[in-house]
Amino acid sequence: MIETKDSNGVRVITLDNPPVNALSFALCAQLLPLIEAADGGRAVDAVVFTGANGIFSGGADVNDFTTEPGPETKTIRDVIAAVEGSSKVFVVAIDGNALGGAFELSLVCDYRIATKRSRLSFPEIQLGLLPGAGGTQRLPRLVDVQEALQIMLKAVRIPAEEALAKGILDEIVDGDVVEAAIALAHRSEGAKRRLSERRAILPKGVVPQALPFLVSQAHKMVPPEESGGYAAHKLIDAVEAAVTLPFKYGLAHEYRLFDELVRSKPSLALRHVFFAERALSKIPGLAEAEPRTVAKAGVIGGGTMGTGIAICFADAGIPVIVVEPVDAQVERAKQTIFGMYAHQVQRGRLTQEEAWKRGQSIVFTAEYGELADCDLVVEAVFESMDVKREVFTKLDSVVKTSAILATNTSTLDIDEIAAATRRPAQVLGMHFFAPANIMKLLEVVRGKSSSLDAIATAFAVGKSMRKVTVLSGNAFGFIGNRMLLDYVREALYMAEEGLPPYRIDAAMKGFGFPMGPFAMFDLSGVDVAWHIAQARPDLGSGRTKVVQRLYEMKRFGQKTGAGYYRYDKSVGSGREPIRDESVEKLFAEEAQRAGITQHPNVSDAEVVRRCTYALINAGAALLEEGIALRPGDIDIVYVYGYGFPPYHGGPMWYADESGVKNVYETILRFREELGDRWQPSRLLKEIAERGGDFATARLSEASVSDRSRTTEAVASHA
Ligand code: 3H9
Repeated sequence: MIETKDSNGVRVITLDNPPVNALSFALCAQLLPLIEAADGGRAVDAVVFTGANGIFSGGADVNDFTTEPGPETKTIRDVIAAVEGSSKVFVVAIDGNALGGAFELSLVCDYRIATKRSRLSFPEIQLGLLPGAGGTQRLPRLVDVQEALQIMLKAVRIPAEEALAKGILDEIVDGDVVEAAIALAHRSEGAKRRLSERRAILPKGVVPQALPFLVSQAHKMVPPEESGGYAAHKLIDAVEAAVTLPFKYGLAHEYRLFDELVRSKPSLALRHVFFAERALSKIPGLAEAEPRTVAKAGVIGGGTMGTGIAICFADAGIPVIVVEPVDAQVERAKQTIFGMYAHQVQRGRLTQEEAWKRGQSIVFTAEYGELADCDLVVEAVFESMDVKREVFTKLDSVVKTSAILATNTSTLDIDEIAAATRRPAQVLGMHFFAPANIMKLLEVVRGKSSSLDAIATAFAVGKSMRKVTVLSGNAFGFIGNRMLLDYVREALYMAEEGLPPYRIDAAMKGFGFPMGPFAMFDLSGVDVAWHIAQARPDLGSGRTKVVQRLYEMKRFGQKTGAGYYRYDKSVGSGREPIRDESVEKLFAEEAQRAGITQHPNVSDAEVVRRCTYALINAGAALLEEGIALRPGDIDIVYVYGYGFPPYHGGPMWYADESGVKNVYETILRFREELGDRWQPSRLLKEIAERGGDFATARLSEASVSDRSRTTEAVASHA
C-alpha cells in the first residue's frame, strides 16, 4: 500500500493502493506512523509524497463513508494533522490526478510540484459532500475566497499549468517529478510554509465589510437546499468560516458540516450514482470477451438521429460513413455538423484544426457498398420493422462478415431484426438518446443471440464516445422508454381527472426533474407519442382521445409552437411552456365523453408519488424479468437519460429512500382507489414483505446470462 525510500535526507513516501491510491482508513493507518517516524527521525530532513499507478490519488476512499469511524480509526484528517504538526518540510510530487482528500493533503504540504499532465480538483460536491479535511480552510488562504468557492462548488479540474498560474503549485516539471521534489526539498533549507498561518484572501477590491454580501450572492447562485443544493450551502458556510474564524475553529466547523453531509440522504444517493455508474460494465463473462477494434464505422440514415450518432463517432476519433440517399437530407446533415463544430470552436472547446478534422471524418454516400470494410454499422432509419429488416438484409450482404450490426431502434424487437441477417450473434441494439451527440446515455440492447464479444465492442465504443453505457434486455422500450410509458400514463390519467398539465409538471419539477412530463411530451413531440400509442395502445396512452385530438390539430409540441402548452417565439428563448387553458378544456371535454370522474384536488406530493411509484413498479418488473441487471442500472438510465434528480439516486434508490414497504402499500392503495392498472410487481411485493430494499436485494445472477430462466431464478433467490 505504501512504499518508502530514503534519498540523502529526504524520505519519499509512495502511495500505492490500486486502482486510484484512495486514502482509505487502512492506508491512513499505515501512513500516519510513517509521518510520525519521519518527524522524530534525525536522518530525515524532508518528506516527499507521491503516487504509483499513474495517479497521485483519487482522495478519500468513498467506500469508507458508510463506516462509522471508531476511536482507533485513522483518517486522512489524522494524516494531515500530523503533517501540519511536523517540523520537517513536506513536498508533494503530483503526477496525474490529485482529487479531494489528496488535494487537501497537497495543501498541507509546504511545497507542491507536479507534472504537466496533472490535474487538481475538489469533486466532493458531486458526491453531495464538501472537502472535509481542511480544503475549505486552506484553499481560500492560497487563492481568493471567490475563486476557492468556484473551484469547490463547480468541482473544477484545474490543469497543472493553470494551478501554477494561480499559485496553487510551486513548479511544473517535464521530467521526473520525484527527483524534482527532492531537489526542491533540499533548496527549501527547512523553511516551512503553513497555509494555516496565513489569513484567508479576499478578492481584489473587496473590503471585509462586503463579505456578507459576497456570501449571500454565493448562496443565491446555487440551487435551494431541497433541490440539489444541500451540500453547496454548507460548503459556502465552511468557506465563510475560513474568513471569519481563526484557522482551527474554521477547521472544526468544516469537520462538523462534512460529518453532517456524509450521513445525509442526498450524499448517500449521489454516492450510489457514483458506484452504480462504475458497476455498469460489470457483466458476467464480459471481462473475458474480446471487443473488436472499431477503426471505421457506418451509420444508416442522415436524419437527426443518424447525424448525431455520426458526430459521436467523429468525436471518438472513429471515421464514419453515413448512408443517406436523399440529397436534401445530406445537405441538412452537413449544415448541422458544420454548425455544431463552429459552435464548439466559438466556445473555445475545440481548435479550428480539430473541428475541421472531425468534420472531415464524416463522409456521406448513397451507396451501401461503401460500408464493406466497416467494423460497426449503426442503423438509424424510420421506426418500422419492415424498413429495418430490409436495411439489415442489405447490410448483411455488403458489410464484411466480422462486422457488428447495430440498430438504434427505441421499441422494436432486436431478435426479429437479427433474424434478417446470417449473423444474429453480431446484431444488437445501440439505443442513443436525442440529441445523440449531447445525451450521455447509451442503452446496449442484447438480443437472444447477441454475443458477449459484440456487447463488449458496443461497450468499448460507448466508452470511447464518453457515454454512460447500460445493458438492457430485449423488451418493448428497453429499460428507459418502457418505464417512461408507465410514468407518462399516470401523468395523462391525472390530467384526464382534471389536474391541469402545468400543475403536474410543477410538482415533478419541484421533486427535481428539469421538466415535467407534459413539457417533455412537447419536446419529444406529441406526434411521436401518438405513433407509439398506435403501435401499443395498451401502453402509455390515456383513456381519452386527447392525444388523438392534439395530433389532429397538429399540436405536436415545441416544433409546431403548440402542444400541451403554447410557445411564443417572442417570449424568452421561445421554448418556455405557456399554460394553455384550451388544452385543459380539451381534457375536461374528453374526460366527460369517456365518463371519467374528476378529482382535481390532488396534492403535489400525491402527484410525485403517482409518477415516481409508477417508475419504481415498472423498474421492479424489469428486474424481475431480467431486462435490467441491477437496480443501479435502472437508476443510471433515469438519471442520465430522463433527468431523474441524482440527489434522489434514481427511481430504485428512491424506492429504498421512501421505504419499499411504504411504496408497496401505497401502490395497493392506488389499486383500491384508481383501478387495476396498479398491480404491484412480484419483486416489489417480495422485497416489501421481507422488509428489504433494492440496494441489498440479491437479484438473480442467472438473469444476467440467461434471460429465459430469469423469472424462476429471481423467485428462487427472493
Ligand atoms: C474526499 O476526498 C473527502 C475528503 O475531502 C474528506 C474526508 C474526510 N474512493 O472512475 P474509474 C474506484 S471524497 C473509492 O472507473 P477513471 C472506482 O469505484 C473523494 N473508490 O476510473 C473504480 O472502481 P472499480 C473525492 C474510488 O480512470 C476505480 O476506482 N474523490 C475512488 O475513469 C476506477 O475508477 C472523488 O470524488 C474513491 N475516491 O477515473 C474521486 N475513486 O474498478 C472520484 C475511484 O471497482 N473518482 N474509485 O469499479 C474519480 O473521479 C475517478 O474515479 C478517477 C479515475 C478520476 C479517480
